[in-house]
Amino acid sequence: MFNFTKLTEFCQLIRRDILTSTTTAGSGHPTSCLSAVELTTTLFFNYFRPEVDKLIFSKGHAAPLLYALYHQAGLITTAELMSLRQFDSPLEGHPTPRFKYVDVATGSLGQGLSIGVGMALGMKIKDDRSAKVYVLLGDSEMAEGQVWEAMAIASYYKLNNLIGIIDVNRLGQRGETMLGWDLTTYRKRIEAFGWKTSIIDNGNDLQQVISTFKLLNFKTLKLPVMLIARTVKGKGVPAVENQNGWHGKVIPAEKLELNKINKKLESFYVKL
Ligand SMILES: Cc1ncc(C[n+]2csc(CCOP(=O)(O)OP(=O)(O)O)c2C)c(N)n1
Ligand SMILES: [Mg+2]
Repeated sequence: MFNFTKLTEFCQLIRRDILTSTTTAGSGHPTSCLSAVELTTTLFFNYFRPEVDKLIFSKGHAAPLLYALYHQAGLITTAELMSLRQFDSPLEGHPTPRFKYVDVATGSLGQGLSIGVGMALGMKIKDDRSAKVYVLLGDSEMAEGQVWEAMAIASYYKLNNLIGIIDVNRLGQRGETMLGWDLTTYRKRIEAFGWKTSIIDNGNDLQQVISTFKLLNFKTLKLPVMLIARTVKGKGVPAVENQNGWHGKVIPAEKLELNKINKKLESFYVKL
C-alpha cells in the first residue's frame, strides 16, 4: 500500500504523462483522462494486481491515462509512452490487445461492463476467489443500454468480484449529460439493478477516494459494487476545467509550459 504523499506524487506524474503524451501526439482526450486520475491511481497502486486482476477502461478514449499508470509503475518506458498514437505503436488512441496489458479492445462506448461481467463470471467458474475485475465507465456512457443489461446480469450472478467506477464529470462529448452531477439518481437506478453503490462526493480529492476504497472492504462484498464519483473534467489544467468544448482536444504546448512542468516534477520522479 502506498501512503497519501506517494499517491499524490503519482497523481502529479500521471497528469504530466497524460498531457505530455497527448500534446506530443497532437490528438487524444486529455480532459477525459484528467478527471479520473485520483480514482484510477488509488485503484491501480493500492488494489489492482496486474497478474491476477482485470482492469477494463470501458471509456477507452482515456487510454493515455491507462498508459500513464503503467508508465509510473515502471512497466513501460518513457519512450514507449511517448509513442502514443504513432503508426506501429501498440499504444493506440484507444486500448487494444496490441498493448500487452490489455485483454480487450474498448472505445466503442457501452461495451466494457459486459466484458467485465464475462470475466468476473469466468473467475467464479474457475473458483478464482481473490481475483477481481475493475471497470472504468464514463457518465455519458451510462446512456448506453448495454451497460444496464450488464448490470442486470451481474447482480443475477451475484458477481461480488466486479467493481465498476463511474467518472461523473458532468460532461459528454458535446455538452452536459442527462443527469449532470446528480449522483443520487445514478445511485437509485444502480441499486434498483441489484448493485451495492458507494458515492464519492469529490473524486478528485485523493483523501476521499482513499477512504472510500478502504471502507469498501472488498473481502466482505456480497454484490457487485459501483463507485459513483463526482469529478471535474480537465482537472489540473485550470484553463479547461469543467469547460464544454474541450472534449477530444489536446492542450497546446504553449498553454502547458511543458518544460516548466517537467522541471518542477523531476525530483518527484519515482519508479516502483
Ligand atoms: C458507441 C459510441 N458512440 C459514440 C462514441 C464517440 N464518443 C467518444 S467519447 C464520447 C463522450 C464520452 O463521454 P463520457 O462517457 O462522459 O466520458 P468523458 O470523456 O466525459 O470522461 C463519445 C460520444 C463512442 N466512442 N462510442
Ligand atoms: Mg463525462
